[in-house]
Amino acid sequence: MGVERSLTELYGDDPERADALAFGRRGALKGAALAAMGAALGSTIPFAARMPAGLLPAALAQAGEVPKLRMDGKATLILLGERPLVAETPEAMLDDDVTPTDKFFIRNNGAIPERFAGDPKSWRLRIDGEVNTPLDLTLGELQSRFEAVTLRLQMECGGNGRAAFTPETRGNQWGNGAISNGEWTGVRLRDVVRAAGPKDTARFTGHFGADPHLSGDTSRQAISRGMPVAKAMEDTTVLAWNLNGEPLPLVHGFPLRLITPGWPGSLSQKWLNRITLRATPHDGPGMGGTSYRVPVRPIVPGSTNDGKEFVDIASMPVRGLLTNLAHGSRLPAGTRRLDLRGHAWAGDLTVRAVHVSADFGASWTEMRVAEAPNRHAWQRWTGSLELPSDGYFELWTRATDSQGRMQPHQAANWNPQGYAANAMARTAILVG
Ligand SMILES: Nc1nc2c(c(=O)[nH]1)N[C@H]1C(S)=C(S)[C@@H](COP(=O)(O)O)O[C@H]1N2
Ligand SMILES: [Mo]
Repeated sequence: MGVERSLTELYGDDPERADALAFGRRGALKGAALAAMGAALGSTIPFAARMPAGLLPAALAQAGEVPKLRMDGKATLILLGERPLVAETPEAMLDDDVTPTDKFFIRNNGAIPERFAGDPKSWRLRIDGEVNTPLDLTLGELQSRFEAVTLRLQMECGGNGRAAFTPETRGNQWGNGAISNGEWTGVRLRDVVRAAGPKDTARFTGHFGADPHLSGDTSRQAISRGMPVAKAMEDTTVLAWNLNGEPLPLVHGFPLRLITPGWPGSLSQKWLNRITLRATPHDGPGMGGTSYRVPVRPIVPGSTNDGKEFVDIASMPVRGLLTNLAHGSRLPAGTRRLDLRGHAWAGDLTVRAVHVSADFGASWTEMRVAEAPNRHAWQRWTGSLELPSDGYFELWTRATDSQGRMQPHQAANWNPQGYAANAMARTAILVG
């Protein structure tokens, strides 16, 4: 019991030392260390011989209480920050094909604005900059002048998966749950930009929202990002007023937001009131330097960098999640077959394959991957896996995109603000 507690605690406090203790210098988990690890996990580890040296068991990686969100209209998400309000969806809450509104993750950079008191149809959106006819449209005009579309679209924070970076980076320590796949109703940004008559010089967008900066300084934007006009003109980039058939909740951008699926969530401006077209990349908060930018050539993890040679993140990398078994689940003794399912997505690309391993990556079983109902919706995967015995297992889920890129074992391409980490998901389970 003493050994059990100390190893568990040590993994919480100092995972590197715990690994050194458990695995020793040779890196093999044997004898007393294996027994101690098993005791810490509360089970034997049938595939211990295949455990990579120095591997921190997923079951021990998360030590301590996880703070919970308590908010009307929202499920008990994982609370990552109160000011600004940030909350993550546990992976096992992402099992629905269409993410229910209460299970949507929340990411704010500033304060949540007061709810627009007027008739939502009188909310105004300006389209200006490099256009021949600047537009000042009410939401009602948007709804009556342009064709409405309803699409399932994945929206993922640029920092999703950040907690997997070593060394730890700045920013919210997201697991893999800063992702949603809602059913959005709105109009295509493309149609509205065309109505404004873009000039040849209109090459980039800049987005503005009504949320106050945390400092209270009304001249500052909480976040204001932009993208190349080609992404703005895609037919899945929408100005949305409904989520899952209802007006947007305040926290998700009521009454109007942009949805830019497949690219960092920060391009999906909430409380949207202005889009400007520009000849040069936008320069609002969240642009330039190391913000939403990643190295072209890998840099030394933990080093400082001004980001001058980084590039803006465009399409997000491939990721898959197992959603029908929660991390830490205990299954009845004798369970030998697992029916598994989850979702996978790959930014602007599609997902070609999903594999699951129960033996620390020594062997992989291919799952079935369904097609998306529309472009930029996530894809459902299903399959099953056999287990040899009771014990502690980790189910590793690994997706591969349509260009053959596969999720790495460890978060790759370390960058100072911790973007685009897509290490494969690890779900710890105990059988018996
Ligand atoms: N106006 C405004 N829009 C915003 C943000 C914000 O802070 N203010 N956060 C962005 C980021 S970083 C993300 S990941 C998504 C999150 O959207 P959600 O809170 O509806 O899940 O909104 C984006 N749009
Ligand atoms: Mo984000």
